[in-house]
Amino acid sequence: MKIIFIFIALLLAVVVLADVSLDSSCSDDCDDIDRAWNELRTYLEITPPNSGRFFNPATNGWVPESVYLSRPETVAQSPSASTASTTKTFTLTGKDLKFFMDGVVNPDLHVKLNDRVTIKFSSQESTPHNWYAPGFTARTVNSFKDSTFGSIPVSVEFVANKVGTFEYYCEVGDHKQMGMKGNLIVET
Ligand SMILES: [Cu+2]
Repeated sequence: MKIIFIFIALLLAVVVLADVSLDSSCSDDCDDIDRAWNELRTYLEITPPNSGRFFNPATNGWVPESVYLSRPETVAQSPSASTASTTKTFTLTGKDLKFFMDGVVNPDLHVKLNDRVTIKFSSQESTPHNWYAPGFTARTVNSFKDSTFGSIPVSVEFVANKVGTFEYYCEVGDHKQMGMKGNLIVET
């Protein structure tokens, strides 16, 4: 008797699950999915860098902190970001193996010594790109454009605590060699 009960319960479970997965109108489920995507967008846009995890579209899941510890999005340097004099924010996009800012290709980014620098970056195509300045070990994670939720914004913050001209480039593939690079110029 028990066996029959369990069998019926299992059968019901299968029917219910099949119904859910086959339900193409999915009004409630779609709301949940939309909400999740909106939360993801909000997370990516407003969460400070180096918050510990990163959404990996390739696996459709969150990459744990340990994976990205070797790829810091925030670079701790002295003076600390809180004592930095000025904040400079640059918004760049990536496309066709180039960086763009206000229509300028691979722009020079000018800052003053000890400015706190925020780089906001997004790829405008499905090809992933990132922004990396080895002189400050400052890098964003990869951004790419997805047909469902558009260009994923990424960012990095650091303090420009050295004077000089420092290269920045995209670390993906041979994009740097193909010309996806520019200069960050730190002046006194
Ligand atoms: Cu690239």
